[in-house]
Amino acid sequence: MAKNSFPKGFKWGVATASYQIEGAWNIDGKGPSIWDEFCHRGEKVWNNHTGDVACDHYHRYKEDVALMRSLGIQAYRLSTSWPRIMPTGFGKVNAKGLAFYDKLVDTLLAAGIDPWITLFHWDLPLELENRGSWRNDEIIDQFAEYAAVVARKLGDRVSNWMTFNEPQCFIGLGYGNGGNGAHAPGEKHSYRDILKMYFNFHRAHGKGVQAIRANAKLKAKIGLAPCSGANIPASNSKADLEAARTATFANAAKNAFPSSSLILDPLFLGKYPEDALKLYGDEFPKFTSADMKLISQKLDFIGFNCYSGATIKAGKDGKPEVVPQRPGNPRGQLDWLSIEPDSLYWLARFFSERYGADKPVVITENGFCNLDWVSLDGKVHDQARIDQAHRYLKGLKRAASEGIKLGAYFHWSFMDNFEWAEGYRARFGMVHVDFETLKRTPKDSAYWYKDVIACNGENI
Ligand code: GCO
Repeated sequence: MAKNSFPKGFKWGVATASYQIEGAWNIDGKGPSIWDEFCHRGEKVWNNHTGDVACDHYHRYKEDVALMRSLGIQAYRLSTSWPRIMPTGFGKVNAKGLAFYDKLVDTLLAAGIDPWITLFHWDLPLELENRGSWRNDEIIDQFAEYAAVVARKLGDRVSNWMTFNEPQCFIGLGYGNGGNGAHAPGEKHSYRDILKMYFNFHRAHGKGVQAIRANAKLKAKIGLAPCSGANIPASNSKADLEAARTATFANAAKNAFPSSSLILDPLFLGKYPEDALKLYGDEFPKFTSADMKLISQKLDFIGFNCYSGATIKAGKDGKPEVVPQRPGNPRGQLDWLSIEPDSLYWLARFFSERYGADKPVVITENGFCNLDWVSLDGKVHDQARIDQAHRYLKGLKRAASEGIKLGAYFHWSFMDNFEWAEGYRARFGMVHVDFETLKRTPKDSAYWYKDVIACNGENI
């Protein structure tokens, strides 16, 4: 490998999720999800937007895949909708729902695009919610049943799998928050409940991994897509570096949106972090060594979604302290998205060190939301997105040059879509979508990305 290059075989992709793009919320036998119910409840989502139609990808997938192909996209991270495939979450399989993903995968492969499938990107079947969702142990087998159905159908052509997207969000924002601006189902539970839900997510993940391996014909490569902000050392000093590492993995205070170690240590290292067990005491669910064995199925890559970060310095006694952002720091349309270009470098480095330098790091999401519109010349000039991606990819390239193993980068998102509680107001796509006509217009960033892909990032 040439020094300072992305590795040969590195995959350049884009990502989406079922509820955010598909629409077709109640046709061809699909069951309702918690997001259908949450949006229809009203007042929960910005301007009462819903995913009923979204980008109508369900009907326009051929056009969308053709567009991806014309942009040189090599890999596409999509999610399958559990209630489209199993309307109540278990038992009956909806053949028409499964057929949609079957055709989608064939269309992608015919276009030379590698499908990467996420089994759960938040659209939980409503029936499972009514049965207690992640608080009910039955969900473990139900998720494994669903994973088996999908792997049996698509596993002869799909080799890259992610069990879950951002557990911190669907549990923390869905059940630990309540109120507007939260995620479906918009509830607020005790820490005891929340920890139980993480424990059941962990076990569902483990059984899901087993189900994929047992049912896929191709050799399955499996991971997941947790989210994390990066902690970026304020200087080159050893103390700041240690403080940033600590900030990434420490469980210092109770939080429904916990640190990466509580999410990932059980999966990759087979144990819960000591500081979390101490912090929560008897609120923590009882677990056995058999549970830990199930939870820590071998994984093939280290995935993460990362958009932003904080600068950390060593404070008193080396304790991590957040350095306030400089005034006027560049940011996206949503407040949480401040531009911190070194984020991918530091998170890749800290995760790779902790979870196995032998496993490739996969950026399952990174991207930017902007106020993009179609200009008078008919084009979409999203210079800010190009600059964001360019800067972040420089950080990723640095990781490659230091020998950190890298597998793929997925830009979030292929096209503008339903941004959860923010509705359609936040545009994350490299392709602009007019939500009245559903017309797609590739933005300048899409053409820029095409050039990046064509030279495997040599222009970064
Ligand atoms: C998430 C999800 C995506 C979002 C994206 C922008 O991270 O919340 O994986 O569905 O749309 O991250 O917020």
